[in-house]
Amino acid sequence: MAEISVIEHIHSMQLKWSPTATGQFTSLLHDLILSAKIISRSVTKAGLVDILGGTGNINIQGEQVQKLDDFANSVMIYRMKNCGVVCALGSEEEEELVIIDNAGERGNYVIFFDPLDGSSNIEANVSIGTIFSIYRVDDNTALTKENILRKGSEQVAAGYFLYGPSTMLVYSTGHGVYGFTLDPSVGEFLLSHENIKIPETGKYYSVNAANYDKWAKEDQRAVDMFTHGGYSLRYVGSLVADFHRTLLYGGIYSYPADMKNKNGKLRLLYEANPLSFLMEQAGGLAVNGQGNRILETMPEHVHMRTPFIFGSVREVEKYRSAFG
Ligand code: AHM
Ligand code: MG
Repeated sequence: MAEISVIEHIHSMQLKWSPTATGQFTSLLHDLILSAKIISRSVTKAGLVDILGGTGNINIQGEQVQKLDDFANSVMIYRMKNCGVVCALGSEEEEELVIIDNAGERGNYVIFFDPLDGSSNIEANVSIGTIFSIYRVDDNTALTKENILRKGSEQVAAGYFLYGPSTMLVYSTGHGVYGFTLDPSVGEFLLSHENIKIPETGKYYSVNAANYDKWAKEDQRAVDMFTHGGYSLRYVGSLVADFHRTLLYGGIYSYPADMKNKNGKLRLLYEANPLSFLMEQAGGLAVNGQGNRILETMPEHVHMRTPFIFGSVREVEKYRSAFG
């Protein structure tokens, strides 16, 4: 069987869908992949080299150890700043948007990322990941907040790297969802999941049930339908892992608003938008607490949060029916 590397795949998609492309996008993906390989290397060694500790620890190279999420953030920022094609970035770990001007040369891409999603699980060796969302801006667009913060429907690509039993990349450029698995023996991501489609229905539902008493009546009613409807509960507490399972097996995930997190907990730009883009591309649905498309939300600020419900068409419609 011919093995297709991710860069080969990106090239063939570009030839098919954007034959006049300049190569900037491929270059961006290349640097993203390199960042993820570096992060993956550290995640894999986490228990061995004491990278789990806070700053002040010394690793086996005799260097100061950063916490893994700080490390992932600095790897991503360094590579995105230096790849030459990104003009602005937003990170879950950074207070403000970062505008990048490489000696007057301006790239055409804006990227938002969650450098290490699910980081509360690191010490337990549970799957975690890096989520990214990419937009294009033309040369003449001023890099103001208003021009940079756009609806998720305008993303040109989105995806995630999953650091689990194997390291995977799942991405879409708006022409289907493709999954690649890192083969450590050749150091490449190879195509393993072609044109992923979420099953129309699935038997799992995924919620933090401990928040039940803090949810609105509508969300309680919706979740009751699954609890008492023959479904099984699965909840990792690492969004990227919960998303990946839902994408492959079907079913539903919900993180609604609650009394503590009045606008939900998950972030629109780093988590909900890129995952909604993938979910819709895979034939599923992704909606907010009103049952409206996440991808139609106009971001109010860079760290905006949103209730987030996604999954198979049948289960999301069922959830929505509880909204009346
Ligand atoms: P983070 O780890 O990037 O801060 O993301 C937040 C995490 C998600 O990965 C996960 O789905 C969610 O928080 C779990 O929240 P809770 O512990 O409230 O169930
Ligand atoms: Mg996160």
